[in-house]
Amino acid sequence: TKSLRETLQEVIPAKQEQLKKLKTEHAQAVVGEVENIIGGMRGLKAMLWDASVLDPLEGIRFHGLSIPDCQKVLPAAPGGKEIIPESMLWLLLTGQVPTPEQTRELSRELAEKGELPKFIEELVDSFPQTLHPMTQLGMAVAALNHDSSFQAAYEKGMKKSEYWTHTLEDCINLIARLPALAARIYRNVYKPGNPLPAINKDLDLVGNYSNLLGYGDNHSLTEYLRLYIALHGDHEGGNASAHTAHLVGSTLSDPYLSYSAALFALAGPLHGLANQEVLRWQLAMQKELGDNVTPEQIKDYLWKTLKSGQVVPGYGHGVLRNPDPRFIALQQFCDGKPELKSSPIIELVNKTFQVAPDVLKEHGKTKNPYPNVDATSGCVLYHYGLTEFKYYTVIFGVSRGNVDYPDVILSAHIYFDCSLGSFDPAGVGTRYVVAIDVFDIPLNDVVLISALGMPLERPKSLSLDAIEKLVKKD
Ligand code: FAM
Repeated sequence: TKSLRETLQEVIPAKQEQLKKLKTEHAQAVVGEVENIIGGMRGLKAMLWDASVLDPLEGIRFHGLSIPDCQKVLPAAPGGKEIIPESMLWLLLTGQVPTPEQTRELSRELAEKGELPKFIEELVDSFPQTLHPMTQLGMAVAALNHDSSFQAAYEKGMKKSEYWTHTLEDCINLIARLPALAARIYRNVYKPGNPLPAINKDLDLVGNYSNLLGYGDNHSLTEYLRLYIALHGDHEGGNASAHTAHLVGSTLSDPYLSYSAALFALAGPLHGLANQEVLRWQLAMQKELGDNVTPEQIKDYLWKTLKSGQVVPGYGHGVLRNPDPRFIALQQFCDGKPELKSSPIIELVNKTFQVAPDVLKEHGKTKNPYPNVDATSGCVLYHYGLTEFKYYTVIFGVSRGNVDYPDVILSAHIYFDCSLGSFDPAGVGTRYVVAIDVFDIPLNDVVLISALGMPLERPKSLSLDAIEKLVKKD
């Protein structure tokens, strides 16, 4: 069976060829219009992202596979049924479904590389217990770049053709170390003094993570974490954390630094912190309304939240316009387990889902009145007894490293980026083209370029006055 590296070595030339063709044949193609410079860049097509596409109605597809497709074809852990991040990682990087043996081999490689360097253990142990777990994770991941293969090779003057192999090595080492790192943070903050077991070389990544967190005996939770982490890994390139890694990676900052930056984007309440916020909000609702709440009571509670000027956490999305299929997959996981289905907090999530879309529609602001994945993800963890909700975004963060981050870096270093091109103020909005012609790298060098690099991401910004001038011209 072929290893991940061997598979990538086969896949990359085809991607290079595809890119070369695109660049030579469609250098001037207009791919869209900039409609809304001051609207958070919604809908702006400005990045190359090969691994997944997010359809507003259907939700995410990973290399063309929907979540139910992935659940059918991607290998699970031995003794488990759920997708594991290793098989999702393989799919995202290569576009191919790995065999169970290939998945197992990758799990083994990750377990073998999973121990933390001593200085990282000491660094994490020196953090105050009160420092937010996400801050701890981001800081420690950045410090892991001490051992970056990419950085060391760059300093020695590596060829561009070698970028991706060093990038991949860093990504694998980083992913491998995430369970030990994230579990150490958990132990230090919430269970100080508890021993941390050694990494078990026969376990998959999340099997080890669950074990290190102290939940290894809970097969149901471990399976939930596998599904959760696999599903959260990639959600197109424009979301704040993925985009941050893409941007930082485009400067050839090494994978550790880029992923660390992404984690700090994920730490915001409108992004990854939302699952913590949802739980806080649902618990406050439970406390105020007690058990056996009626739809009417939930409706009133939702209005109270909205009228106080807050958002309803777990609802709305920058792209989606339907219930998030990741939310549905997690709900289905719960439906299949009687103890979860009858759990008070999961019941409350379900009851809220019955009422909230209509309330949000009536409120009339959000473009998407439906739940996103965070509407349930943290509440399920709470049911399982993992109640430390400030830690939830760390789990989300682990998933982002496991899956989409390597894609960010690989796409950053192997392929190219459709950077924002020349502005054409004559259009109704501002038109932009795939800026292949503005690459400062000669096209005859294209194999080298596409194998190796993309330009530094550097879109154009405009001042308020400049925007006014531009718009008034129209
Ligand atoms: N509750 C109340 N108002 C909402 C809302 C919600 N759940 N979602 C959006 N709105 C408001 C929004 O604040 C904005 O109001 P203003 O015009 O006063 O600024 C208006 O509706 C239009 O917003 P939009 O275009 O529908 O949404 P955006 O694309 O600007 O923002 C979200 C998308 C996700 C940031 C937004 O829906 C939100 O704040 N949701 C609650 C927080 C949340 O669940 N975040 C997690 C997102 C998740 F997918 C993730 O990243 N993990």
